[in-house]
Amino acid sequence: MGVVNVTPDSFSDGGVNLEPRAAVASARRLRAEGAALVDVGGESTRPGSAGVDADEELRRVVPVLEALSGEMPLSIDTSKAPVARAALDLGVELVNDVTALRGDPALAGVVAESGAYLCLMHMQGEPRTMQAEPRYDDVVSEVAAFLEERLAFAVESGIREELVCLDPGIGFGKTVEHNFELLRRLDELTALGRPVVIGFSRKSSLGKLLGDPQATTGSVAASVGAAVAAYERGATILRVHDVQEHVEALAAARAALA
Ligand code: HH2
Repeated sequence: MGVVNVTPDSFSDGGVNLEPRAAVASARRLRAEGAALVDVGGESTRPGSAGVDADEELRRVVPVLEALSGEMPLSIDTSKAPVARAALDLGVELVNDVTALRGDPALAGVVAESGAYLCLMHMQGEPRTMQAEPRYDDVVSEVAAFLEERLAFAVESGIREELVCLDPGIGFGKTVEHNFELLRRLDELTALGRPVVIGFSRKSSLGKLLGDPQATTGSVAASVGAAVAAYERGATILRVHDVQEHVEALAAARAALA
């Protein structure tokens, strides 16, 4: 899954794709580099971000989705029902909700009605404050229990279980140690029986791991390392900004592991 953030303030590519033409070109490049799916987002969820309203999010993503509609498989990174509805009307196949259907009570109905795929992600707290002091007794069992509960909620809301994938939410209310513990014990998440999504790409935990306690991003090489480890432990969808590097590394990992 390639990432295109149509935002001025995303943590690693903020401003790069704010102009629709630039965002469309980025999506086409990621697709050509081997992305199976391109995730388009109009709101940053980086630590400390305040969020935007639905009108602004629509203004950012609709021109991009209109241009790409029918050209490649797309997902929409949103928690808002009106944004999801507009995206689905334009042929988007997957709704990627970082709030796991807790943000907008109307979103579950929109997804159920459309028959689209859905990604449910774990987050402790909310973007404005989530990195203040994340705490867990056991991060992996708490994330697994949360995802299991949100999956049950989605199914109760009329979304078919086979359309749902699950994501532990790397960096969303988690320390460096929490994020790597989730990768080390990924089997406890794949045991939930749904495809697991991992988005470690460029995240600050990678920069911190490599010795910069103030890092706000991580390198491409460290991102690829984390993605290959996640793949080996059973992740099926890797959400990444640098598609070509990941595709090449994963091709080699797959050949070696097959
Ligand atoms: N990470 C980000 C945004 N959406 N969705 C899923 N399912 N998993 C993730 O790990 C995930 C996500 C944050 O990354 P990015 O979109 O690059 O930054 P920003 O939120 O600042 O736009």
